[in-house]
Amino acid sequence: MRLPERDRVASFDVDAQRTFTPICPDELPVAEGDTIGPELNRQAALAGYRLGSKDSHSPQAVWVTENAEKVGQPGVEGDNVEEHWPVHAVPGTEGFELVPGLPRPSDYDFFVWKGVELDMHPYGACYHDIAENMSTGVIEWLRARDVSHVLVGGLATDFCVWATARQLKEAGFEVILNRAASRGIADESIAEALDAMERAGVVFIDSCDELEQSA
Ligand code: VGL
Repeated sequence: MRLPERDRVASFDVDAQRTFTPICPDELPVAEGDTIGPELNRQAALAGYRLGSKDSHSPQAVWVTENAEKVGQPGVEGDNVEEHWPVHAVPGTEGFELVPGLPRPSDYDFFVWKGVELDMHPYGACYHDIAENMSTGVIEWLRARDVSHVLVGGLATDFCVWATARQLKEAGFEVILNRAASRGIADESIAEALDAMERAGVVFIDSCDELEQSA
């Protein structure tokens, strides 16, 4: 597919953190999650702007569970928490760090830290809350620069990547999910997320090999 000129294109590294890789087996490891750095860098090289996000969670968050049976299950009171999860993405720990090969957050053009409050656990990077009322500023930032297309990758395809792609699409951007730059937690939820993304009008590419740029 052909992209518009570079300054109308942004790339988004969604939660590309070690917590979602086999580097952190006790957190939320996603198979091969640690391998996506080079492809995220490739897509960023095609874009005028690079955005990123990180989950930034306290070990005291209300959704934390040590019970494996509760992981991914609903049951926490409150509008901003949908499911239970093990402790993950704690600032100051290795799991908080970006996957190998990525720049530092300070070297991105825009960066979001989300899920800082104990009772807030958003998935998409465009809103701090599940109800999607409290913007993180991503959408406004992209609109102010007249960006039309967003290349998306990161972790995990079936949760935060899917939610971010949907939010961007609903905000009116053309959204391209780069499959080589993303990995998901479980086959079934990946298939569901890909289906839902397709229905929402998100375009898939297998890798940057499928992209050409005009000008
Ligand atoms: C995520 C589960 C829990 C993700 C975050 O980034 O996809 N998944 N928290």
